[in-house]
Amino acid sequence: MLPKGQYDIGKMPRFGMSKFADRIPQQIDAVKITISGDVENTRTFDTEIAALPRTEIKADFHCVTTWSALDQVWEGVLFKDFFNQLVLPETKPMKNANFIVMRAQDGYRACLPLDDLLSDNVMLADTLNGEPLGIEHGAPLRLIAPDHYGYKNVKHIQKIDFLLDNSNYRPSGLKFMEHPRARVEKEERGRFFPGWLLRYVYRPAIKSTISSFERALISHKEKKQ
Ligand SMILES: Nc1nc2c(c(=O)[nH]1)N[C@H]1C(S)=C(S)[C@@H](COP(=O)(O)O)O[C@H]1N2
Ligand SMILES: [Mo]
Repeated sequence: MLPKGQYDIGKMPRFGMSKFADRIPQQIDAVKITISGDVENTRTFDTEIAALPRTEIKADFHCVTTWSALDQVWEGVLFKDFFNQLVLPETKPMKNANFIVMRAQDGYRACLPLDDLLSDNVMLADTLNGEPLGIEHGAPLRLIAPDHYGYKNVKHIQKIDFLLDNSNYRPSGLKFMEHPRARVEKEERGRFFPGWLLRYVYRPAIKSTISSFERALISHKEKKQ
């Protein structure tokens, strides 16, 4: 069953905040994630990530603007395996560095508490429905946190900061747009306004957002030829 306020859009579109539509990532083949912030050692991981145990999950994807794409199959590594096997031993985050900021190649960013990321269904994914991730859906690696709205599911991840506090963090959009947790079940679409109200704020923008993201990708592909 669909969560409150969501509708089934069918195929997953390329989507996001409009200002990121034409910021196409450059590094789409090789996975590279730098861990920094309040850690003992800053470190970049690449091939180590591919050596972690692989998992598959099937989950519905819910964008805060009210579209959902059902039964998407993602493959990759669990975030908690990445954390426990690489991040924890190699970078040694401070004990209370629980505020995690994920930063992407296009400048997009989102944050989640560490506990939310350590859940059994949160992963760093590199395939969608049996195909390697393309530019549309987050190449080379993206976060999948199905219990959280799409905007926490950062695509093209290049850096993850472990922070003791969030005082220097600036969200990608306006302040009201990023709820600290953004759980779909609780309809935590944003801050300051109730979730149900934001449905009506966001819904009218879906169509034009999808076309601006589509157009940006088409023109990128044309330029490359
Ligand atoms: N790097 C990056 N990640 C991002 C975004 C973005 O613009 N840039 N948009 C977010 C939003 S709002 C949504 S709904 C999903 C969309 O994922 P999709 O393009 O694979 O459908 O990506 C999220 N992650
Ligand atoms: Mo979204």
